[in-house]
Amino acid sequence: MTKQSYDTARAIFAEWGVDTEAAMARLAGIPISMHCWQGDDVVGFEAKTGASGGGIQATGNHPGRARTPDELRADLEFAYGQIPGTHRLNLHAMYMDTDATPDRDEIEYTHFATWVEWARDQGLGLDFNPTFFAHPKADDNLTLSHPDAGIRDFWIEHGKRARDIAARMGAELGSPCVNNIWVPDGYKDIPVDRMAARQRLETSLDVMLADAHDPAHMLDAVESKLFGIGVEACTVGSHEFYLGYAIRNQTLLCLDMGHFHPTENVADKLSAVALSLGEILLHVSRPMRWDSDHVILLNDDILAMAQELVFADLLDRTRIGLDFFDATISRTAAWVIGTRNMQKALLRALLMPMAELKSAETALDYSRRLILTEEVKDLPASAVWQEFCDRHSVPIGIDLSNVLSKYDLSVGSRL
Ligand code: RNT
Ligand code: ZN
Repeated sequence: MTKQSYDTARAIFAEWGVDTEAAMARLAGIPISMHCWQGDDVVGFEAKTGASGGGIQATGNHPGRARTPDELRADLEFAYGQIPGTHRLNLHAMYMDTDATPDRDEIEYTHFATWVEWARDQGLGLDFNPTFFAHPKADDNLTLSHPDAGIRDFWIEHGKRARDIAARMGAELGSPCVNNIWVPDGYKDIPVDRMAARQRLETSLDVMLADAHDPAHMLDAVESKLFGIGVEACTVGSHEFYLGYAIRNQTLLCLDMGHFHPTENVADKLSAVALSLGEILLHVSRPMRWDSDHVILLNDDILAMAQELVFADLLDRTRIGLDFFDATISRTAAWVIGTRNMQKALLRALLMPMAELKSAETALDYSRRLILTEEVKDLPASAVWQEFCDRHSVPIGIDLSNVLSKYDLSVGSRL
């Protein structure tokens, strides 16, 4: 893409009252929290092997899965190298990097210190997650809401330790670490005491979150879900449960795009929950018939989400995280494609003639609103994206495709 086409695009957007330079500058300041678990199919580095469990599942056997922290870091470095801007890494507790074999209720900062040193070198922020699945004590698909107090206490201890580790990560890196809590708790068939389960979950969360942490170092988030495989009848931590919990306890609420009924518009929820919440965490994902966590596309759902973030002025109080895991394709390509798609969607939103559109709506001129939204789709946003990639020295088009394929081939001999 030549310089000239960007200059033309810039002039065309200017006619619409849109400043492409301002849009690119804003986009450059939006970190995306890339999830480590796309790199190894949610297996982790604990002294165990096994499936993810808890109603989530990575399917496929494309070669190249990272098997060690070093391989995962090498893959991440490659992926970040193809993504414009400076971003974050979202780690799960199961990704500890240590020769020790701590159980979940024994994890400590030292088990993650190499990740922090690496993140510091790379200029990355870190986010964190306690891992409440893929463990014998989660085999009942009940953790913090388990009727057995011993099992609840085990998971409460895990959660407390995860918060301490996250706070230290945030302090070390000078950037608040979001510690996101998702538990798989639920029932395959219709429970008769939903209230008791929800009360147990609430009490466990209260105990787990009791210690105050400096928000400059760590921010708590809670993630709801509609259902998972094996927990079709009831999810204890439903949307209503966590919306209330987050408001009462002033935590972030995590909205995962795969965790609602397939016909619900998750973008529509942002402005609704933002009125009652301080900050929001997103898990941008792509459900297909269920919470299948496909790599995100530049599709209407993602564009709508990005547009809401921009139009509702929520960028400064929304942490954008990704959550997908496809094991049928190159793990690194999945990261690069998905993260760039999130950025492309944000750029398109930033390039919209927002004031013009809002004023048409306020004037009840829905014809004009529709004309504008449809005409805007023909504006040369791709020339601005290409310019953005060029300025950040990352490849596009065929060049990107070749770089991704070459790397994928280079890791193909991993067993
Ligand atoms: C599961 C949740 C959760 C996980 C990660 C691995 O349905 O979306 O966020 O995907 O914690
Ligand atoms: Zn999620």
